[in-house]
Amino acid sequence: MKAIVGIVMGSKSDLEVMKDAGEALSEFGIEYEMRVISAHRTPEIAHEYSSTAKARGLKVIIAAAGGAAHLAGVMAASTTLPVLGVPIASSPLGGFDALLSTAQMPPGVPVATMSVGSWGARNAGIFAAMILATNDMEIAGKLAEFKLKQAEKIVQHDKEIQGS
Ligand code: RP5
Repeated sequence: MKAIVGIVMGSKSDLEVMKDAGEALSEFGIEYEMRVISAHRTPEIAHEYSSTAKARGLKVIIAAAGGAAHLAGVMAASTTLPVLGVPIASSPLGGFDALLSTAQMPPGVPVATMSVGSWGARNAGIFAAMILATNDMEIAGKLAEFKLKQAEKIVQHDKEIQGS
């Protein structure tokens, strides 16, 4: 099946974290592709990827980078697809730099910025599913089931703590 979500990351060193985005998408049966593309090191490829993404059938782009993280913003610059940014904690500043670089986009070029690191990677996968679910009943059903199971787990833990 054809990928409908593109996961791009600035370096192969981001892959360990970004696997979590792919796993989340797989849980909802969503096909995705993964690429290493750098806003700074391969800017032409970044532009090419983003500007052709919609025509190639992608519906959401997840972009992850660390440090002075411009990848999500560069993706958003050349597409009308929703771009979800995942700041990676790869620099001595622990991801705070990437968080601000990804989140603080100027008006007109939004990037939906997730949490730093693996939390954000997983949430990006789930958020992409939520976007796709607005037009896909099957994904919507899987999301509803996911939310229910998550709630049941908390209720169960609450009971365990209370010793009942
Ligand atoms: C960013 O610089 C990448 O997204 C990565 O998080 C960080 C370090 O990259 P490498 O030097 O490991 O390739 O562009």
